[in-house]
Amino acid sequence: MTSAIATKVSTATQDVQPGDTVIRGACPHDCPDTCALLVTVRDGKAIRVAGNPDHPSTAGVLCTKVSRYTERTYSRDRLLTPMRRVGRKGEGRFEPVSWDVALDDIAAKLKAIAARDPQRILPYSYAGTMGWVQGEGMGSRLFHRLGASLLERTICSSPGTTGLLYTLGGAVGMDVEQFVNAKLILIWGSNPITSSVHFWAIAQEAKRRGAKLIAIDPHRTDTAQKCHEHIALMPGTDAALALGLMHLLIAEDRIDHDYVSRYTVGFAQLAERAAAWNPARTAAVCGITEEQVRSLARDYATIRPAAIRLNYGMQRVYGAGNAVRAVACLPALIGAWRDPAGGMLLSSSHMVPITPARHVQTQLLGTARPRSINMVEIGDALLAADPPIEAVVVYNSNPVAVAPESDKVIRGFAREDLFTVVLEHFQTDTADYADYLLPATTQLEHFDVHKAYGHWYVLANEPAIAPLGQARSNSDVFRDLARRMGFTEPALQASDEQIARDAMDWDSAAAGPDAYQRMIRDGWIKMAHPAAPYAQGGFPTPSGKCEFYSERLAREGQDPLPDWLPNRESRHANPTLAARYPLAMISPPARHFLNSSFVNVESLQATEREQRCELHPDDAAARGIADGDQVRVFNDRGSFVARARVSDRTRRDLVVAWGLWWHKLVPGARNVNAVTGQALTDMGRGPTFYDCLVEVERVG
Ligand SMILES: Nc1nc2c(c(=O)[nH]1)N[C@H]1C(S)=C(S)[C@@H](COP(=O)(O)OP(=O)(O)OC[C@H]3O[C@@H](n4cnc5c(=O)[nH]c(N)nc54)[C@H](O)[C@@H]3O)O[C@H]1N2
Ligand SMILES: Nc1nc2c(c(=O)[nH]1)N[C@H]1C(S)=C(S)[C@@H](COP(=O)(O)OP(=O)(O)OC[C@H]3O[C@@H](n4cnc5c(=O)[nH]c(N)nc54)[C@H](O)[C@@H]3O)O[C@H]1N2
Ligand code: SF4
Ligand SMILES: [Mo]
Repeated sequence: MTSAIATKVSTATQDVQPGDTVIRGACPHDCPDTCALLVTVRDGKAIRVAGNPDHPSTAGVLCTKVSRYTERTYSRDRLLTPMRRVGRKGEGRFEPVSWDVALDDIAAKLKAIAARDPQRILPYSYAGTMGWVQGEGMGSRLFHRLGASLLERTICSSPGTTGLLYTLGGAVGMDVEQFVNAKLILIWGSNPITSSVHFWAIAQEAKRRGAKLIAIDPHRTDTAQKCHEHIALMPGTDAALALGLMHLLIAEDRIDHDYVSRYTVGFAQLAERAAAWNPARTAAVCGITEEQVRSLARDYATIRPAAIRLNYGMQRVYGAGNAVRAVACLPALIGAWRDPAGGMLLSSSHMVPITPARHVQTQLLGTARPRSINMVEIGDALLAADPPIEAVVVYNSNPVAVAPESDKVIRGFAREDLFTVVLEHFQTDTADYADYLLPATTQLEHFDVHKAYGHWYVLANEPAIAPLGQARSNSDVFRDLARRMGFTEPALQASDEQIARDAMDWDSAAAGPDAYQRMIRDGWIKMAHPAAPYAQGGFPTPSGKCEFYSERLAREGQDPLPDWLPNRESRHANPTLAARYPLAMISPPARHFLNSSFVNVESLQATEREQRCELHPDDAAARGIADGDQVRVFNDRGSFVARARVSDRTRRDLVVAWGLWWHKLVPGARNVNAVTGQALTDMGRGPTFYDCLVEVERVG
């Protein structure tokens, strides 16, 4: 790689002294980069966590957050003993108890509820760790055996994944390492300087080699500032922009007719749909100029190879699935897939031959068909599900901070008749509501195996140090609970290695010979796909083609073609609401936090300083708000307090408020989710965090 990166590597390896050991790991966090780590251990203590210089996409560099992983691991706030609640719910007062007391009592309480109706038990987990072992491996097995309510794990990627499923056949796409040779890169609904720094390094290298970079984002992010062009469309208008591009590509006959006729389905119908999207209408809906639409279409039609890096920013609105579907049609129209450096990438999850049913052992359900609870709707579910939820077991997630409509989530968790168990590193907002708070190991303390969703590697994580205090890994706790509940199925006592082996098809062609052994020996393996996997079609759809027209959607009674569905909360769909709450709010990640993780790491908290929001100077002036004022952001669901920044980096009619602080760490004890809603997306039943109208006023 470049010399700047090489310098960082040599300083990273410099402080290793004789007697130190260096252990290979993998970053556990919900981030497309899934970095390969090198953990230096001296006298049983991890003294540094660095990026592995030998791993191609990590290239020896970590983000600021995970460079602080030892600070987080050895934080004096780490939970180190099991604890039982002594105060009221939410007060966060606990007394230490032994593991035996805690687990025996939890097992007895869950068994008693299950004897009445196991669906009254709900696991709640997401991506605190993305590992196959400490993620869903053993937890899901236990809850399946119990017949507990199933959790729809939809809070992040399901709308986009579903949009891709109907179009390309799954979460498939380009090899991220190929972007370096692209000559046009659209960075669409993504802020990689914050959320995927290794992709940004690749895009920078492509730029040095002559690529044109265009950001498509309502906010002029750090990334957008460094691109050649920035198109600041209104949130939730991406499908309109994609249809507008199709309109021009078709009208000006910039189509790769050979690719379209061989490898796509439904061009004639798509052309008819796109005909309605002339530049004037597109520009009006997106809140941009006609010239921006024309110029983007011109670039996309003429610059080769053309690559699109989508991320999740564009799919947190009602029309999310359709938006991703519309964008996913573009590369096939111009035959961009022919080139290894052309096509698109949202998530590459399905480039790894995963075997989910074996991983979580769905057969443990037996004949039980429990109800599903959508994790986005946890607020309503805790307050109104019928039959009621009587117990929640939370691991790898902080729902009180991350789920929408906080007031309801908090009221739900505050129910005195709810039995709550939380497995955690720290006393988060959710932990404050626990009846039992159990100390979990961090990535330095347990074994795991990770696939990525932004590259084609599967990585091993070896434990570097012994568990701190009495911390135990998730898999270990769930195995122990299963024993105490009297379950004898071998799948509930599977070793960590066995869980990892169950998670993918290690004997597949994509994995290659002796895949598991090579992964353990070398630290990672790369999936063996052709560099341009869809140059000759071969999409994992029913037709094997890119499906502009989806027969499956038609059969399900849905629109078989992609369309623009306006935000539920917008002047298009709800003018009455827009009159009361005229500003659209988006709440993307803060650079130094990872969702609500790292918020309590002092150095990172100090860098982010305080909960902030940003308005356009005109919108601020109309409300008498000056830069630096304390403001209240509110709607009918609730409100939060933030420090206002006034800047034209935020377009008119928009508020940007960065997440995700812990409620208890900000003035007014409410983060951005105080105002977000529980409504679901068009596809994939996902969240609509960025489909949210608000008003802003000065405080005091
Ligand atoms: N530092 C850091 N990194 C992270 C995370 C974190 O919290 N902090 N979170 C991780 C996780 S869980 C995820 S899912 C990924 C998220 O990764 P990304 O989806 O890349 O998230 P962001 O960096 O917020 O970029 C989203 C961008 O989309 C823009 N946006 C908002 N609404 C729209 C819209 O309607 N259309 C378009 N075109 N753009 C829109 C926002 O302004 C923002 O700049 O990042 C991961 N990486
Ligand atoms: N308003 C708004 N809300 C959002 C978003 C947004 O953009 N705007 N983004 C959404 C997105 S993309 C996502 S992915 C979700 C993320 O939601 P979550 O997956 O809940 O992510 P985190 O907030 O990082 O919480 C993860 C928790 O798991 C814990 N943890 C980590 N490793 C382990 C382990 O090994 N064992 C145990 N027991 N615990 C562990 C961490 O300490 C942390 O508290 O939030 C969503 N919420
Ligand atoms: S959070 Fe992302 S960029 Fe940071 S170390 Fe982990 S995988 Fe790498
Ligand atoms: Mo996410």
